[in-house]
Amino acid sequence: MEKDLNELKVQAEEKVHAAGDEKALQDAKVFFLGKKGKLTAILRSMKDLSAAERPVIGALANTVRTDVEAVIAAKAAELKAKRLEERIQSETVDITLPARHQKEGHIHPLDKALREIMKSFMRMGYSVEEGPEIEQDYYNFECLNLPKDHPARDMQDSFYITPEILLRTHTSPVQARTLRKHEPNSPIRMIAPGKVFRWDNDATHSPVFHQVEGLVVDKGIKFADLKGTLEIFLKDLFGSDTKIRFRASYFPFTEPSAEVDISFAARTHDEGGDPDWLEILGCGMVHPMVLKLNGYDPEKVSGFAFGMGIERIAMLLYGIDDLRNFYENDVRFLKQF
Ligand code: 2NL
Repeated sequence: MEKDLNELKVQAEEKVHAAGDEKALQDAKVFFLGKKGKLTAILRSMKDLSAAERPVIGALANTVRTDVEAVIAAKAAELKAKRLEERIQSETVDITLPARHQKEGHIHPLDKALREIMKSFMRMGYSVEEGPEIEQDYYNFECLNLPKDHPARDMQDSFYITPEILLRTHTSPVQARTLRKHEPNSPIRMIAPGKVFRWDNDATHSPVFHQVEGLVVDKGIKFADLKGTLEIFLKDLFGSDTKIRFRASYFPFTEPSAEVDISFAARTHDEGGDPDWLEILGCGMVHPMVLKLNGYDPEKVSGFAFGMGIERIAMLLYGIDDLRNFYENDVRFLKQF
């Protein structure tokens, strides 16, 4: 029996060494050490041994089992290392390759300018309101003191969908809607940014462009409040050394009305007009009729309003000279912002 055990050990070790993969190793383990394996068979015949032989053979059997198990464990570790090495070889990474460039998104210059505008007004406690781009004639014109026969309503200037529905030509209808949402005569301090649409398309006009309008209504609002507010805003936007000038003007929804020009300390001269001044926005005291048409009492409250084109502001802020740059989505242009 001692011979049987020693032979088993030699055979098992040979088989284990010869195993080329984990499956072959597992088969060898079952064959020699399994419940129905060779070692178990030998141990079964121990009952025929004498009492003196039994502990000697038993001890040898245990040693053989331990030795074979150790050889199997060593082989398993070897196979595992081999498999890992094969993977490393087959899945090599060329660390000398240049990294793949991650393309970066950018804020569109119009949105960047709008964010600057909103930041200034939000700092002064204004809310930002939105409304529909497809608007009723009533909100776009009628309730802003622009009756049906008014020249500013010329059909050529607007995209009508039906005689009563059009693409809004300014964001003023958002202000009218906001007035109507509020308790009559309650204070309002809002801006309305968004897309607007006009029947116009050339080097300096796009049929779709962007506006921000603002509205403040409360008891005792004066022209001085308008002037101070716009001064803070324009200095926020263009720098504290910006000079501001008001020129009398006309809008059907404000009275009196004015246009505001700015002047930078160091500015290059632009096309025609007074080289030192640039028109930047329109404004005025809300026409009593507009307050009335939207549920407010002009005897109790007053207000100011203003409007500006975002394209024009973005062109000035970022030195862009052609309006079409905004709409072509040329990445070489957009990635500069
Ligand atoms: C401009 C001038 C302006 C307004 C817009 C307005 C709105 C309401 C009442 C009164 Cl609800 N006024 N908006 C007032 C004056 C000027 O815009 O040049 N925009 C590009």
